[in-house]
Amino acid sequence: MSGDRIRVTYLTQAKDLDKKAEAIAVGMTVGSWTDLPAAKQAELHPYLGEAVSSETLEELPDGHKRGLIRIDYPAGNFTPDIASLLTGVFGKLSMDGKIKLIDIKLPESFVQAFPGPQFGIDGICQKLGVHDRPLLMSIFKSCLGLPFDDLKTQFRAQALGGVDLVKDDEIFFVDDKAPFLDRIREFGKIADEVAQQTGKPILYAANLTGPVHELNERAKRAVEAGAQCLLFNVLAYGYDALHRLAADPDITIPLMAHPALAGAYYPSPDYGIATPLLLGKLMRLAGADLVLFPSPYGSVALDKQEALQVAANLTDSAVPVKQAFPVPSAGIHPGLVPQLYEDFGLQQVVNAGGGIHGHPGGAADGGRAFRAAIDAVVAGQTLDEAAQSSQPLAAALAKWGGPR
Ligand code: 1AE
Repeated sequence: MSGDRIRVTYLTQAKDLDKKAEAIAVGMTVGSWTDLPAAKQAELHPYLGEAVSSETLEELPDGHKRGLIRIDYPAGNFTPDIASLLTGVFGKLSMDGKIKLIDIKLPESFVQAFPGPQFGIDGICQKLGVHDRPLLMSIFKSCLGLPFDDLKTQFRAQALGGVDLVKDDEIFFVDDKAPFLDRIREFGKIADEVAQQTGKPILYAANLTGPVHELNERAKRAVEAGAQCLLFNVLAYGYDALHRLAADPDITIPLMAHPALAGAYYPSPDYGIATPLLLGKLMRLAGADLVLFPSPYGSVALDKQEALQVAANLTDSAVPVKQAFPVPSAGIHPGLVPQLYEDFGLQQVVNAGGGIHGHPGGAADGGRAFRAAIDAVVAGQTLDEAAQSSQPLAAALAKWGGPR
């Protein structure tokens, strides 16, 4: 790692972007430079950041420039964890006027200290025995406060619809009526029963919650109870909590990252952290096997180029950790499947809550409608053609409309 550099790109505003980059490079590393005696400068030089370049994107009416600046930080300034990285390149700086963290390029020596996904796209496809189409996931819509029997009924209906994965709602923390380990055992039994009928395995992602110091222990108990996958609210707990789960040799199941809280970081053009880094690169590095993010078309839409870049960062084969599954989410219904396929290709998980449970025929038909839509796009058929032999798809298109 010695001598390696971490290149950080920021979007900011200044009269002189180069000077601003210089001030940040020094301020975020050794603190002051020109005032130091020569001997001190020599001693601190290995820790000093370096302004690399600036690129003006816009001249503003007040004489400032809006543009990108790039700074190299010595990799040795950081311990190999995302807490150190984010604090070191953006901690105090994030509060210092208009500045947005756009990207962090890490040297391979640094990346190697991270777990990355334990299973990744290939491992999950192998678990499910599906290699030739996008996967389909259903989200429990309402978990909180419901009797366990209602949840079992919901789970069975979702499973019967032919989905590959079912995930808890991310707000399911108070689970007094359907405790975490009981859900894992009981839904596991239902998944097995359905698999005997359909021949198709299903992964249930239970929401991993609790105090941060108990997470690994709870995850291990989940594995012992037969858990197939865990959902985790990464940003609420911190990337390092995910890192420690992914790096734990006893937690031998895929981890699914929910983007809850991401909207507190990314929507401003001038502040925060850009989504390709926030939900793409860092989630993968910390060990998420699947990552949910807002799709470009749904109810909480993300800019299309950003959503594509999130997916590109999750799957970039040049990065020396396994690929994570992109899960573009929110407001997805079967009529959007052709657009999802065109934009995100084969290696994605089509994910829907309302688009499954809101189907006029119920959740099982919701799953069937999506499966018919997915099979159609992979076979090069239109949804209208496929709807001729799939009543659930015809009903979904009548309710939500067809391709955009
Ligand atoms: C971006 C997160 C999406 C999510 O968590 C969720 O519950 C989506 O639900 P639907 O598909 O919009 O009903």
